[in-house]
Amino acid sequence: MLTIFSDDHRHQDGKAELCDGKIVPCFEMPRRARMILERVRSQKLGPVEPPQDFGRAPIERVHAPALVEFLATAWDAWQAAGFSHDALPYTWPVRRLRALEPDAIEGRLGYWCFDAATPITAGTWKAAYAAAQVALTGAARLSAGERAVFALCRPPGHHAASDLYGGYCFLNNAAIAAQALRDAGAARVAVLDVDYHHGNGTQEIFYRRADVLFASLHADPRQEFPYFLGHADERGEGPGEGLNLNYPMPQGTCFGKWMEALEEAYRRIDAWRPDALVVSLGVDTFEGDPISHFKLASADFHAYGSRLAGLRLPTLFVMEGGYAVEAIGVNAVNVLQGFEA
Ligand code: SP5
Ligand code: ZN
Repeated sequence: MLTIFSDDHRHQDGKAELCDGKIVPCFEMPRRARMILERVRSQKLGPVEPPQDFGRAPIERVHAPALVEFLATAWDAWQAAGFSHDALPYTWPVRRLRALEPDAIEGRLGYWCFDAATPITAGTWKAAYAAAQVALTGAARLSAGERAVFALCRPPGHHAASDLYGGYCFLNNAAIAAQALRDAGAARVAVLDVDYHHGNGTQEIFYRRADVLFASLHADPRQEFPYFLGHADERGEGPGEGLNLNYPMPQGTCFGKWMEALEEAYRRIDAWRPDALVVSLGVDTFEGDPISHFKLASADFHAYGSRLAGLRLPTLFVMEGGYAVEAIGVNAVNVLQGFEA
């Protein structure tokens, strides 16, 4: 399988996030991508190629230009305000406050970002932009006839909505790629999100759309981040009604139960007859993940990867979460090798 990778991911190297009331080192770190790339190479998965540059236009097909501009300039504004450490918000326009963008960068962070765990640093824009180009290059290669491509994106993307970032995500790489596949001629694109966390950003972007189906297997938002989206009764709206499929599961879920949900999502995707599949590939469902609570073993990733090949669709794998850094390469590449087996 072809892998697309940009070394520019290393420019997103945040120091700290707010977690359970404490400032802790970022779980989402450059070493994650290095470990995956190392495994791609040692397993001889296939060629590794750099991204092409498609510019900002395909990003703005799914994101508000004002969010994109904020991400591109936030660090400069933060510096101009006299700060040199990571930029995190600490207050938000939640209910009964007014969602009007203020002038001060400290407030603008809360306007655009929904958590206190997604630091903007000097290199954030460079890294997030590169990750989007990695996804776009993967989509282009798929449109050109490739059977499957691995977009080794970092930072991840599925929590980023049209006009909000958060959850370690700035630009929604999978959504940008799905839209690019549509724009290159695929009439229907399915996005299957297997990250431990609900893909709230991808859901929001395609919620009212008849041309993109979104299916997500994740920890129940009653118990887990992102807490405020991902329930089973969110089924899409208007032209998108019935094309948003959420499979929330309790903490502690084992592979057997998880696979039952995957089979259900598989049947729905198969019956819808899409032209292409985008897999938001988070491997934080691993039993050893430090911030997650599903119980998949490394071999299980190979098993479900192999099942996904049964859909017989051109498939773009887009890397999302996974924080057990020592195992992240094995788990991610197991899915890809299972797919090719
Ligand atoms: C892309 C992705 O996987 N983003 C995940 C963002 C999760 N951020 C919140 C993590 C909160 C962890 N709290 C539990 C820590 C263990 N006590
Ligand atoms: Zn996740």
